[in-house]
Amino acid sequence: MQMKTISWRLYQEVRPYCWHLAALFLVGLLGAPLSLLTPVPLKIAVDSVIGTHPLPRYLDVILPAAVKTSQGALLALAAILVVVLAFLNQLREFASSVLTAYAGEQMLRGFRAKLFHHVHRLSLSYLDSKGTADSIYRIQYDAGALQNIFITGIVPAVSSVITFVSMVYVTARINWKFAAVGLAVSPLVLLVSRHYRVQLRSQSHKVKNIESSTLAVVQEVLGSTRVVRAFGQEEREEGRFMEKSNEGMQARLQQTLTEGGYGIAVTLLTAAGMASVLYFGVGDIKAGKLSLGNLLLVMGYLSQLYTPLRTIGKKMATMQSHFVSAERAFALLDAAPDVIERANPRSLTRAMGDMVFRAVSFSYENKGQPVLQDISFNVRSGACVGIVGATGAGKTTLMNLLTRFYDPTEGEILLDGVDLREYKLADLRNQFGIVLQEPILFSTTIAENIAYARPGADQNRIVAAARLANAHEFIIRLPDGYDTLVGERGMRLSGGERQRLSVARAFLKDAPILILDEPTSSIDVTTEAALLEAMERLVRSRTTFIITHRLSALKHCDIVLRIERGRLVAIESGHPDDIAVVKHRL
Ligand code: DGT
Ligand code: MG
Repeated sequence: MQMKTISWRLYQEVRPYCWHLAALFLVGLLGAPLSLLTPVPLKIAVDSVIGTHPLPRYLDVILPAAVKTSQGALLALAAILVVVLAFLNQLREFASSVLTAYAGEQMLRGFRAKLFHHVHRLSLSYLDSKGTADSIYRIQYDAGALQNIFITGIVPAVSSVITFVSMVYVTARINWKFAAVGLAVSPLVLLVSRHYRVQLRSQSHKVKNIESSTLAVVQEVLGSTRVVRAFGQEEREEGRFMEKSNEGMQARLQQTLTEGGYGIAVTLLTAAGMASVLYFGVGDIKAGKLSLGNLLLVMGYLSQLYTPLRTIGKKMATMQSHFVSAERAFALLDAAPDVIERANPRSLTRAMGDMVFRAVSFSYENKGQPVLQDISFNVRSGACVGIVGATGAGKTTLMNLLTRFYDPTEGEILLDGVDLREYKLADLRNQFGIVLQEPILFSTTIAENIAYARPGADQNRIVAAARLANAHEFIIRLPDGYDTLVGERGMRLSGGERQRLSVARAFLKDAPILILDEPTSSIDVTTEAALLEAMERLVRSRTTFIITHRLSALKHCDIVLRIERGRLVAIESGHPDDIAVVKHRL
């Protein structure tokens, strides 16, 4: 991404917070006069109380005569000033840190929320190919870039520029020649920082990529602890983790070295500026063109002048890493969802449930191996459709197209005579009650898991759904009943229990179309029979797709689609006793 584009987009992101930044900036500016005033009480004490010098002109004007003439009053004034200035300084710092925290947290929250919102719209293929850990890293860590760039970067840098300009002005008033010598160094500093910037950026890119892939290892291993332990592969996984960590360490060390090199270059340049002023200054003193006091003053100012320059330089180095983060966050925002909603989508309250597949083909990867080829069939509203076929045939994929997790590569799918792509996405997905092949639960109570699609559903409906799914009996035997916590991803339940809860969840949704992807694969035959029996009533009133390997489940189906290697090879009668092909062989 071009630096210009990143800057423009950062500006767009930060615009809502411009008042926060302005306040922060003002508080920052107050620091300069306060630190200029800090030595003033000491000066009054030394020059005007102990010594006999007149007061500085600005104090002479504002103080009443009674204070000016009494040494005791002046000393008291100096003492009070020490306390007041210290208090004001601390107050400013307090205001600044509160504002920094407040504005920073607001920005972070806003930007994170935006990224998180976008992730929900991203295509599943993006998440499949990039891995979830990468997105986690971008949302959790890279999102901080906005705050870092503006609050710890640009605001202080702008303050530094202002300090720099005023220092140049003060120096030039004392001796313009030395101001020019001092300034001559600045373009060189900028040139050096340009050179390092490119290097620092590519290193930051590398560091971030390694860090997010380290996170991916941790996430994957923690998510599959059981497999790792069962196969005794802890050491290998540790090795994999250490390898990534080492790579990360090396990349970060490299980055530190580059930053250090940059610091040395900037310091050498500014020191050269000071040295030349010293060199020519002494010559001028000898020639009687300059007083010693003035040379000391200019040297003092020059060192102060270079402080903001160094600050800006240093900021530029750390800024590169933040810019890379910003770029990564923007890249996530730019990842286009490939399931896109039309500009003026149709809304849909409750579908009838007529489904038509017309010459549908699909492959997961762009121009990749086709997973489904030329699939056509009709399902009338209320029918129960069984889907059978060998593992890997494409049954789950077929259902993924129905809910628009993916769009067909060719052909179209109609719901109630209208292409799925015409509907509002949220409305369309609201038409399906789904039991996924791998039941997924959230780490909350059983009741909340069942009511996932209908938060706030009343207890009676939850219990009714659980009864239908044949889950009620095992739930009430648990110590906390419906309030039992299921653990992360439902790990405290058995496979069959998880499956029945996800069936109950689909039933509670009360959607016109049900998709059940092997809903009974982890359930024993008796429990399955009871479940199927209960389901029959429910299934009658809605279009149902049921993927299963069990003949007992197919008995309830009106038609059975047989898929082989991505092709629809037969539409059969649902009753396996007479596997007559009721329609045409394809
Ligand atoms: P099952 O559940 O084992 O009985 O098999 P099916 O029929 O549900 O198979 P399905 O649709 O999950 O997979 C069909 C093919 O597509 C198989 O060769 C694997 C491939 N495939 C499935 N999911 C993905 C995916 O997310 N990305 C890619 N690239 N390929 C996938
Ligand atoms: Mg499957």
